[in-house]
Amino acid sequence: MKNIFEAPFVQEMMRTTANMYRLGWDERNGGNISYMLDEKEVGEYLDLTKVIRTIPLGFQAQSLVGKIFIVTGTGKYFKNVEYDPETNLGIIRIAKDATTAELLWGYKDGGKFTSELPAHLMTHMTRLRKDPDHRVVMHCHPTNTLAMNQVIELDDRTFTRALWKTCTECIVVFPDGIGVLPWMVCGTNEIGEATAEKMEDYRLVIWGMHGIYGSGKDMDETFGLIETVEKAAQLYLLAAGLPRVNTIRDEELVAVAERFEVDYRKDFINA
Ligand code: 2HA
Ligand code: ZN
Repeated sequence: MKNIFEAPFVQEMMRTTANMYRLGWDERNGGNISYMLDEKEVGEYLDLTKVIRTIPLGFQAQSLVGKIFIVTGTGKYFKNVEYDPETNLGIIRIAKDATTAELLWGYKDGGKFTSELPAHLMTHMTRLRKDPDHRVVMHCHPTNTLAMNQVIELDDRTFTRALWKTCTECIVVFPDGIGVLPWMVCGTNEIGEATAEKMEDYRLVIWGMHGIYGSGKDMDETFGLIETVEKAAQLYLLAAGLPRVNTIRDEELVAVAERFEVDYRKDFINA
């Protein structure tokens, strides 16, 4: 067996959580990541017949039966993951009953997965239907994106357009736009279902006055989506309240989207 601490997927979780912590997106126990792994690859590091313990999911994850995920732990701090991955992360497999997680590694102190697992797994189910290469769901509390929540209508079209117009690359990076949920109680199946429903149309979803969800085919893509939104939100806030002289016009949004051949939300463009 190879050393699990050297596994690329464990290393990637360590690097990413540390990076996000230092960007100020994951104060205290804020944020969570889940990453669907390849069974064959995990099998090089762990005996897949050995289940440490089982943990109830609290919902049905039928289409994910047998799938393996590395997931940040509940109550755990992103800043600590790189120093003690085996306590702060866990590797789980969705059991045959679709309502139980089998712990294969981690949560060494008796802990369990993030309280936001419903939103993560429901998002994985939705995104995998849209894109078989989908792998990563990431949640965090980026500062400028959250500040922007306080000064703009919480609506998909309004929020997307405001971001698109801050800098030229936005419509190229997230041509599908950004979904926005109203304020809701977090950690519930209800917010999980609402998130997954938005993920039918978007790879990015704002939780009003709470944070953001990103999904993608790998850690870089998912991180890059959130990073681009956060940069755009910072630009939006830096210019907010100042006299407006320039903006990116709608025909310019269309021109850049067409130049990069991205499938953008046509209904988010003003005719
Ligand atoms: O896990 O961010 O939404 C901590 C959170 C809850
Ligand atoms: Zn959160």
